[in-house]
Amino acid sequence: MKPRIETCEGCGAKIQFEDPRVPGYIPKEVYSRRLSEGKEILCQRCFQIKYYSKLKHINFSSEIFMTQFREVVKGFSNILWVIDIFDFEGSFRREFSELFEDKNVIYIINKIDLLPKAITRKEIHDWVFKRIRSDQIYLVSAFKNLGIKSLFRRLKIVKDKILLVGCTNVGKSSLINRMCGTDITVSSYPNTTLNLIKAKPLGLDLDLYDTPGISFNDRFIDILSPSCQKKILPHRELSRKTFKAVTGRVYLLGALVQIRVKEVKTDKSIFQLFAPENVVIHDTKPERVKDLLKRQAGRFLVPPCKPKEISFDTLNWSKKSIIIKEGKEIVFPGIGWLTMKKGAAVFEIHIPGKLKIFVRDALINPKRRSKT
Ligand SMILES: Nc1nc2c(ncn2[C@@H]2O[C@H](COP(=O)(O)OP(=O)(O)OP(=O)(O)O)[C@@H](O)[C@H]2O)c(=O)[nH]1
Ligand SMILES: [Mg+2]
Repeated sequence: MKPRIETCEGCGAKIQFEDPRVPGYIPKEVYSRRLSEGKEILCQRCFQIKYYSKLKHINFSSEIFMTQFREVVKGFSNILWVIDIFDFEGSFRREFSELFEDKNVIYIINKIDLLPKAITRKEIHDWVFKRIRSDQIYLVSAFKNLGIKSLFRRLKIVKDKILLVGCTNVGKSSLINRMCGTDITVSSYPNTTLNLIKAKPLGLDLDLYDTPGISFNDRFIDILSPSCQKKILPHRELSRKTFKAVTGRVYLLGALVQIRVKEVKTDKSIFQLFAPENVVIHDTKPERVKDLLKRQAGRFLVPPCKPKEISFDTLNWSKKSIIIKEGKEIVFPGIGWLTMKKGAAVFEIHIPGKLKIFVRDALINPKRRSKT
């Protein structure tokens, strides 16, 4: 028999027996039975995610997380900030930096397994360091158990409790499970964790607290349904396609990004598109785009994942021309990026209006590698 458990061991929600639509619901008889059998206590939602990979809809407001989060942060002086290397701009947020100004912040760059094997840790570190000027940057993969040992070495000298924070789906709970041997619910759906969960890293005398992920609603994935977000979240090394820039040609990332080559600046201009395995990269002629999007959005062209998942007419499409030179890239946060490998070109980018794109130094840059 387990002692009484007040919160779901998977997501941290307060256990309740009344309302299946509210976080923490578990039928009373199931709760009592599992307690007496000494089994883990999971709310119905976590149970379905964990054993059936299905998301049960419940009512909660993610805005509340941010309000509660501000309060929780005040009680901690040590922060482990988890950032997703695949979605750096979407997960390294100014909103967080401002909150952590007076804290000891350790930066965890997670999911490095998604990058091509040829890129070295030093290269990734140098790239990140240009953006986060800190001597506390740790590159890890919670998935592949990379970089965890050196993180442990750093945490050994922390004597106080630590709050683990970050956007939704960056891998906070996966990291805690890896470090603490816990079984917190992990999933590719956003907002899996719903409350603070305390855990102890193996062999260390301190408490680590998992938190619900924060979402700022300006990433490409934020306009997709939770099941589509789950589908396009990368789990394997990013796929990459190489193209010779040809004026007039159009390249699509699913049905959400249209990239039109407006002008090729040098004789041989080559670019690459990087995206998760389930995001479709497709090139076509300009006259075919309209018809393709109409017939194939949510079918062949993923994301979205279903034809009627998004109402395309209400997306308020914006058009932007950008010149990209060798060694630079355009990032579509959470969906992929375009790297100029050779030469330069002007691209006209069509995206849903409320979403942001960024131009940055290329993360995966063969030229940089050959110099070192
Ligand atoms: N490729 C890869 N995937 C990872 C890694 N860490 C976590 N994931 C995946 O990312 C997804 C989200 O992981 P979680 O640990 O639930 O993320 P979270 O930050 O706790 O998410 P919320 O609780 O929703 O805020 C899952 O599909 C994980 O398998 C990693 O190192 N590499
Ligand atoms: Mg979580």
